[in-house]
Amino acid sequence: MSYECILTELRGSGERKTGLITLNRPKQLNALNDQLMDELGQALLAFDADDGVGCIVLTGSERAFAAGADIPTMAPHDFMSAFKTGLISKNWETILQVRKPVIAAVGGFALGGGCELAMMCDFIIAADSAKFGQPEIKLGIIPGAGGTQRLPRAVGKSKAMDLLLTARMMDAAEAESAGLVARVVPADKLLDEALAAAETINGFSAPSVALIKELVHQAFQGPLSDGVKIERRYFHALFGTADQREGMDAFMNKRKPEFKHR
Ligand code: CO8
Repeated sequence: MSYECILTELRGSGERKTGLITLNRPKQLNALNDQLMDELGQALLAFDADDGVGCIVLTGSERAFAAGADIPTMAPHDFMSAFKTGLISKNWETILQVRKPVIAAVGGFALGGGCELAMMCDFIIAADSAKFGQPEIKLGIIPGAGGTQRLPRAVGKSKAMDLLLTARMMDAAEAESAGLVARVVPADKLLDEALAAAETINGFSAPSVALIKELVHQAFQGPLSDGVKIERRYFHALFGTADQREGMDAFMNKRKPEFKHR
């Protein structure tokens, strides 16, 4: 498959590989237009369907993960055309269909839709150069891809209100202490660190990985009691797999496990 606004490749040395997707509109700081979002959706679904892929890493350039939705594309719309066409929304949530872990490796700007896209990934590893923000208010609009909902869940109400209402940017250290990002690494190590995390995950049993992802997402959607109940069912179900026997036998015999459920 050839793309114009993203680059895709397989990385890793193990039996299961990492699907690496790089946003690639450098002159526009990876502003997210329709074509890019279409291509991103296709690439994500293709890696998700590939049994040889365990994890996906999504990254941008050193200067920008993505500086938001493409402003010149949005500018001409009025309410009726935005409402009737569903303005740029049709391909923005494909990422939520992906069952494999998606790690965002964020360097530089992650603003507006760029921050929202990073928040739709399963976790964020940030370069020390990263800057996060929801500056839509400066354009006379508001976030449209979950920013007002996911940001407060990630950083709490007060900081989310501050960021959304003042449009200020948050640096990587602040984003880590607020809980938006999982870890901060030197900018020149960003991709290596994200790929290493992916490689670690690729080595584990695929059912465990997929169920953990599903259950953590459940934690943000339903009541605690439902989540705990589903977790218990899946926990029991994994005792029907060869990987459970292999993992526990390996522990007891002080050897490395060889998981078979890929
Ligand atoms: N869209 C299009 N082009 C952009 C964007 C953008 N979001 N951001 C930057 N660019 C372009 C600039 O126009 C410029 O192009 P050119 O060289 O042709 O003039 C180039 O990238 C470099 O940008 P700057 O010269 O401005 O670089 P600076 O280092 O001075 O500033 C900033 C970098 C701070 C990132 C600045 O470019 C900026 O503020 N960009 C806009 C950020 C922004 O407002 N983002 C939010 C956009 S709205 C949004 O994302 C809503 C999402 C809704 C999703 C709904 C889905 C359903």
